[in-house]
Amino acid sequence: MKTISLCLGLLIAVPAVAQGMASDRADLAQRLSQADADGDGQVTRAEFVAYRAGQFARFDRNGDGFISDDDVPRLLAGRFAPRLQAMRQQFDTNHDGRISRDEFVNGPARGFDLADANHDNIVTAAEMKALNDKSKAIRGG
Ligand SMILES: [Ca+2]
Ligand SMILES: [Ca+2]
Ligand SMILES: [Ca+2]
Repeated sequence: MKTISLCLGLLIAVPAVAQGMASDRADLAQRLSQADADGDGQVTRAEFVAYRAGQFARFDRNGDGFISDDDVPRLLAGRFAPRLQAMRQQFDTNHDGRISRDEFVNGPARGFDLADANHDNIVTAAEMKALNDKSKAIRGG
């Protein structure tokens, strides 16, 4: 019985997840191209890590070296709490409720890994394009 209800749950959840993934992927290709610091049209893992370090500084608004609830303006807490929670699940490896610079910069690079189809630690222009095309296909556009 458990398996059946799980399957049903998955079936219902899939369209929403697919749509979410499509926009995630489009964002991802865009974000990855931003990480191309030397402008050669491809993003190496080193470029990606450097880009992340820059992102960390943006998230860590109070500059205490951690991304935590304290960095979210109270007015926006409702909007950003789920996002922060998702980030914690991904990056807070020592589970102290905040994300340190190391945890963030060296954390799972799911986006990069997804884009780097041949796993050579370089996301080429072709790999980025493939990612974009895939997201369009999912959208049906
Ligand atoms: Ca580059
Ligand atoms: Ca932590
Ligand atoms: Ca590659």
